[in-house]
Amino acid sequence: MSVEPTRADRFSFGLWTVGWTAQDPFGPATRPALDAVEAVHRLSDLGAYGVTFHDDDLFPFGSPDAERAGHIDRFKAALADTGLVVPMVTTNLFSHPVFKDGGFTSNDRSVRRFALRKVMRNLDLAAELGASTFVMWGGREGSESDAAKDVVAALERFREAVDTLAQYVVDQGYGLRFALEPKPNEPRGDILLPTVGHALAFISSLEHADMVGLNPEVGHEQMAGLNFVHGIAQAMWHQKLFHIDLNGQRGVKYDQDLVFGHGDLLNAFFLVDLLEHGPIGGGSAAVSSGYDGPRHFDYKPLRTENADGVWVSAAANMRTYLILKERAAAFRADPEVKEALAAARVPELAEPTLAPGESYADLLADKAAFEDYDADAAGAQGYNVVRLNQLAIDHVTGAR
Ligand code: ASC
Ligand code: MN
Ligand code: MN
Ligand code: MN
Repeated sequence: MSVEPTRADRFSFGLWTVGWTAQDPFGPATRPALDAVEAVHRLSDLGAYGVTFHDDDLFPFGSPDAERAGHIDRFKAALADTGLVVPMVTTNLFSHPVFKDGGFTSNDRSVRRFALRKVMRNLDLAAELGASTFVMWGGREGSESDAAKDVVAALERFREAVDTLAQYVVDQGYGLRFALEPKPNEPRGDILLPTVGHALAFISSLEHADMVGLNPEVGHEQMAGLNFVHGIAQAMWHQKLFHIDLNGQRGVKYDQDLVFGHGDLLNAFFLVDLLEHGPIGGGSAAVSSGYDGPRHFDYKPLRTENADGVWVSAAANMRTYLILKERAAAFRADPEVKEALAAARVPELAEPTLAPGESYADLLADKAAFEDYDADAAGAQGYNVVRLNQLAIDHVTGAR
């Protein structure tokens, strides 16, 4: 298997990733601005198939219509030149000071109305560019003080916003679905819909719940100390994995946005395995196959890197993914792994606990299940997990 990216791998990047000039709270930019047209050409040359953007990445906030149109036209020409597509678009409701208390959930109603209008305008552009997914990351939807935000009212307003935007998409006949992106904190002290689980519960309350899924980001779950593979598996089980943001994070700290695999490598390996091959034990019928959407990188080139280093880091994301994909295929094909999976009883979990047609009354009548069950013997058995995990490490490190 080749680790040279091709269009068929469906790798995509946000303009804001390779275009990050590396200003942080402690210092100014260390790199010059990157033109969107150059970004499109460089990404295409590296083997990506898609590019994504926030409205403000493509044309400065508040651009007059003619200037906005000029930026869009140049971008479209670059897409036509390279054949790159725009699978996803998103809207910036977090940079301008108007959004400092939130977009959809600002305490100021006029800000909320402005935020909806800004998104609607960008939904039009997303549809025009042929995107199928519209991501909403609510970076400023949150608070630092529990006195200053009525969280119940904020969730009502969040729901009102998503319902209104979904209705707009339906009425316009756009082929767009929404993907909410959870994050626990940063830039707000606490952000609403902080994890995959919170967002899934929120989606179930929506009027157009079928049109709304998730865009989980590796580092955002890991910032909360959570297992990203578990979060993705649950999103898949709910059929809500509409999009994904791949990057790296080393533990519970600020949002590092490292290159994919440059954080928790073993979790990245099992993530690629899940995306490419589906659940390891076979899963349930509802989630028998993997994920077929874009492999989207939302990372930040390190502040230490210069312009050349940006492209080295972009290539590194794709290379890491393809190496892990190759390693995961080898892991799955290894007869010893198959044997170790069986010894760990992993496939057995896909078997329903009740037999076909069996009722709880039948279970109550089954003495072998309880009265005659040897719990001590079952409690004494080993599940052979370490051997299996070591086989994974052997494959990840190339020792097998
Ligand atoms: C997004 C997205 C994020 C944020 C962040 C902005 O659209 O997916 O995680 O914006 O990258 O810097
Ligand atoms: Mn991030
Ligand atoms: Mn993201
Ligand atoms: Mn991000």
